[in-house]
Amino acid sequence: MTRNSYKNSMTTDNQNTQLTDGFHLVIDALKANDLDTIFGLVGIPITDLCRLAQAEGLRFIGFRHEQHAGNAAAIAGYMTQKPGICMTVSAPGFLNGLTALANATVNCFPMILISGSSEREIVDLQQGDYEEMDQLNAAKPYCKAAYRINHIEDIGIGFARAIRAAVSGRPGGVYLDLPAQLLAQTMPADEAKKSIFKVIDPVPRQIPAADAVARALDVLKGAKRPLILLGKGAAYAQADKEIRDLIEKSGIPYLPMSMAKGLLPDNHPQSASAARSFVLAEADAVMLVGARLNWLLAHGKGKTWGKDPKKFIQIDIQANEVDSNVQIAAPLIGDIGSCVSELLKGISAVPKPSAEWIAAITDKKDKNTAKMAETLAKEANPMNFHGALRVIRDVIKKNPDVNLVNEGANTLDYCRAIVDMYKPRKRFDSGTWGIMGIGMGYAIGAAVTSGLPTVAVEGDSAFGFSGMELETVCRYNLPITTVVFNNNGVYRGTDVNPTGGADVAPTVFVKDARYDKMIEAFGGVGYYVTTPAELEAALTEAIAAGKPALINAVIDETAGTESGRLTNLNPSTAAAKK
Ligand code: ADP
Ligand code: TZD
Repeated sequence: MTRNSYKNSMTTDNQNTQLTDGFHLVIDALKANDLDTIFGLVGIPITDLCRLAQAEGLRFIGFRHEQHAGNAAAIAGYMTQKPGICMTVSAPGFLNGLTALANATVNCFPMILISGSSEREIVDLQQGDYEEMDQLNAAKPYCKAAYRINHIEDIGIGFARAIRAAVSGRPGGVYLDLPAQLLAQTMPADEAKKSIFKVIDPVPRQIPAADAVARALDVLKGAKRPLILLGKGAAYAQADKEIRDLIEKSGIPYLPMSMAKGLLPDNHPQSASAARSFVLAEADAVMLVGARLNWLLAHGKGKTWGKDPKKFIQIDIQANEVDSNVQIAAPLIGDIGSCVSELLKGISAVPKPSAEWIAAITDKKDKNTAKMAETLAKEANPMNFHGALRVIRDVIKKNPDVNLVNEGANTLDYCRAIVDMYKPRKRFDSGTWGIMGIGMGYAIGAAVTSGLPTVAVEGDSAFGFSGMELETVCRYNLPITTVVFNNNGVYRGTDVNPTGGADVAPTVFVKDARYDKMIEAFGGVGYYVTTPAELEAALTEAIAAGKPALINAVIDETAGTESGRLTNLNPSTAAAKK
């Protein structure tokens, strides 16, 4: 039988054969692969598909904007190693989801953006269809792979390709285009059943070569001041025990990147976080585990990395990541679990780091920790970032299972530095792009995926990007507490319009906005707090209640600095400022 000839043959040859359709097969393909949750937003042509998903026992979480549905899917993918699923309508819905797909790809999170699309014949001739857009080609530059399924009998294979592309090798975002007509196509149910299957071994182990392992061990053997740098790839890999063993058996100090915090508890004695600048500058051999030498690590060169040349070992699944910025002495290509397991076999032959190196780090850590403790102990009035984060740190310590979402500028930088994490894959933040707008999407994705209390610590500007999803949080009665650090603007609230005109300065918001009232509109609990003690009480109560809550934490509007720690990335010129 030729492609897509089923429909005709069914009506002529055999009126009684049981038919199924594209709607059902899409859901069957998801179910066959244990993909049980869809984050999405309904409309033509996917409304019935979403209804059917729910009727068939999948969870459908409906959002107010597709970007946040996409972000929820992305973080679900990061937490589970299964592609998070986002479903949208065509053209604008697709484009709204595309930001999240691109962000997932940049961060190496596996997700599949599934969008309905309009009539191919009309789109391709640009004849002006409803929501006309060549979505497949629009998606291609921004994701790892993009596919369109044109024929009902290809749904099983199409999903298999999308799933495998999302999770194998370096994980990333996949676009899957489902033309409206595909959903309505029919075929015999018994034939259809055979076309749907569970992908076998979607995340195959990738074992590193023995000579590459030996080379990496040799670099460690020759090192006097070794350092291990854990990135979010290491957290993603779910090789928690192997990584902990490697660190503890080798005795090598380590630094977690922000989303790798908690892979080992932040109060682990070998954590060098409190001496970050010192160890980056002074180490002579650095082993990168699932971390790229991008802007977040000053591209592996310059002042951050000190005067003397370093030897890098890089563990990554993506071979062409190696040498991206500086020469890597020992590339170790494979999945992190396998690479670390192989290293462990030879680790006893690696001498322990010198007592001098450890003592120098301890000394630096003690000094920096004491300085930070002094800053945190100050009772500033009005409340500043440090006062607020001191109590958030304490509450998270008492509730180590809480998922922590974090975005903003100062809010991000200070929270990352002050709030310790104790368990892996609990911290979700602005990530590789330093993007604003992940807040509510990540919080919803994390809460739905884990069923655990989730706290989103948000700058007031950052919160604004996804604030309407508070309704989603309330609709699904999710255990999410959003803490808005309200300092009246982007970075801070004090800028003035130099012309004296009626418009406020570009960074300034409405003063004393009552974000707590927003959640009350949807039936959630709002708190208005102005002191650390009030914040601590509200956060403790909200986490224990496990219900939607928003804490409007009023922060000194003079406290923030421009762009947080990234002030130096703002372009400046030699010409005099106006
Ligand atoms: P961070 O921002 O925390 O420094 P990055 O996102 O820059 O981390 O780096 C993550 C790296 O981890 C990517 O280069 C990616 O290819 C790699 N990676 C992701 N998953 C795995 C895995 N299972 N095994 C090996 N490498 C992985
Ligand atoms: N738009 C997007 C999508 N991402 C961005 N990173 C920005 C704009 C620029 N930007 C930052 O880099 S941080 C930030 C913006 C708008 C907000 C900072 O203000 P905040 O946090 O209120 O969220 P703080 O703690 O007051 O600094």
